[in-house]
Amino acid sequence: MFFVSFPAAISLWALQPIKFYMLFDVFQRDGFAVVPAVLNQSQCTAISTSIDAFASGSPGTRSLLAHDGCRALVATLQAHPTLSVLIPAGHVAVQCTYFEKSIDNNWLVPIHQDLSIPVRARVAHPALRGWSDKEGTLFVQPPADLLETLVAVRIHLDPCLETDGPLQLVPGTHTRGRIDAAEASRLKQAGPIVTCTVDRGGALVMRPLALHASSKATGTSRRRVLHIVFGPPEPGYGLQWPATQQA
Ligand SMILES: O=C(O)CCC(=O)C(=O)O
Repeated sequence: MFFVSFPAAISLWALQPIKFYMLFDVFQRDGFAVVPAVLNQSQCTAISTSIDAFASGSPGTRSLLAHDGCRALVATLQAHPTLSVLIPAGHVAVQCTYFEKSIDNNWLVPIHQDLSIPVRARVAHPALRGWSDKEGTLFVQPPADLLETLVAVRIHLDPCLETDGPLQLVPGTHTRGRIDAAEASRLKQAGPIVTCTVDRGGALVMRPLALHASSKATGTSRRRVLHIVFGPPEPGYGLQWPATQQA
């Protein structure tokens, strides 16, 4: 178990409602927003210690929702005063991926949208394509109308500076449906592209359809992130979320 609750944020919400609504507007407009101090230092340490026990040194794993600690974290995120404005009421957590990047465990990701969702079983529907199996979980690419409903929360367990391979996003691209590779590259070149540095315990909240990329780490720190995807309770198209989904 790696997590505890966050009651202090309630009073913050009561004091600063306008600020929270401005953040919602930014999220609607750009398709992403950085929310600082979602977790405190001791919460980050507890989660990091727990994750280090089973995932340290690997670049990432996609199947963390089955872990009790991850499920407790999801419940806390859903109750968080700012995040609960950005994650639609009733959405469920459908995937939790752990990313660990460092100079020794390094990668870059070219500009792309996240088009695949995890599902329980294969469904014969003409709108569904790109079936794949990753770490024993079935994935499919659904139409954009479903992808547009998803919200991903990336919790940073370490400070993520410019040198740590942060995510770079192209604002406003989450409303354009599926974007082909040539157009994605053109939009990245045209810019603007925003580099999202995040403090330890902060979160980058994003629409998976927002174009994003990341570069290799060049600094000396680790960049550990839990990337949790929330979706509507019923995905539609005859699909079901994996059994590990969490309300
Ligand atoms: O964490 C990263 O550097 C890249 C993650 C990413 O591109 C993704 O989640 O689609």
